[in-house]
Amino acid sequence: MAGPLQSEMRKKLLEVFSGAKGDFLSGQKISDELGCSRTAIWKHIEDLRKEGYELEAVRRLGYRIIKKPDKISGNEIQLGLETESLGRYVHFEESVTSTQKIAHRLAYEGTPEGTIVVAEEQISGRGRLDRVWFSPKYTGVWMSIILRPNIPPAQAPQLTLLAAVAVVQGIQELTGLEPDIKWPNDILLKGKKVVGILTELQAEADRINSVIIGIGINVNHSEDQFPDEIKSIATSLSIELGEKVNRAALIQRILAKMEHLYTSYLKNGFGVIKLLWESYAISIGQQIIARTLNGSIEGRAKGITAEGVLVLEELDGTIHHIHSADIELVSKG
Ligand code: BT5
Repeated sequence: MAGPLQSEMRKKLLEVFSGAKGDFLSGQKISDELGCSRTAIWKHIEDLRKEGYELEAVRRLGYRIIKKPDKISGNEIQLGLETESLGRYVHFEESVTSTQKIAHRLAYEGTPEGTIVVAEEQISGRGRLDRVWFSPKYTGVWMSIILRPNIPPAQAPQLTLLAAVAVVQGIQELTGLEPDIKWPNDILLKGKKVVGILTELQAEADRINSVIIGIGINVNHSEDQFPDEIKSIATSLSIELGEKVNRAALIQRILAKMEHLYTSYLKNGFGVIKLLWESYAISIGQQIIARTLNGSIEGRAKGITAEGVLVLEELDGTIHHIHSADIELVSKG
């Protein structure tokens, strides 16, 4: 594993290449910019090749990057990141049980707000109520974000909705696709699930220590990469778009949107987020069945409250406030 000095060097090297915009960089120029020997540069270049970068080396001209890997790494995420706090510290691993589990540990150990945990693969990725979240290698974004907002624990569900808005906006900006949100945490494309969000807390009775927002996005899966049990309900960005999507760029967009919304939320409250969320939500105004741990209720989704709670009206006018449920849209006609 690269030590902090090496990874700092690697980051600088990628920055220098990024500044060259595809042109050749001489070994001399690189070693001047980085302040290290040409032998050390050569070693870093070899490491980049091992990470999947394709580099062309031409005598007298130097090096240039021809192709970046279809992989994500801390460097890929941080290079060109426009945020001040979100993603400034990236904990990246190739394979993990669940990014949530690592994020919980880091949060407990006092990692700064904005720390993110990203992995190429999750062996036991999870959804709500310990359901399985299918997270195969090199295809998706499996990420947990650690926040430390000074809000009462009861308001934490608002952050799930905030995250959903950020993900929708990030996807829209990068791909032009227009996803819908299904309360509370599903993001759909043409009715199929493309993103799931899981928000967990470390809190005392009246104080949040940290909120851990897990975001799972199916990005470059082909149809046959989904297991049978979710084939008919799941999709990926590339299936809907017809081309692959750069996952590091997607993470960057989402973090930028999220930081913007989160700053506004801490300053001005949930109002703006609520309006944005409602503008992307499909379930509002529709006939739905809400399956809760205490049974099912059918009615019309009237909207969400200022706290992000779903308001459901039964046929006889009875109003229910739903804090947690799975929602099924009842098709009309
Ligand atoms: C969710 O739960 O949708 C939240 C998923 C959160 C995943 C992220 S990935 C990073 C972080 N680390 C983790 O371990 N988790 C978070 P829920 O609403 O309970 O939906 C779970 C259901 O979605 C499953 O029971 C399946 O039916 C379906 N499902 C599982 N994997 C899927 C996938 N990749 N795409 C679409 N649907 C899936």
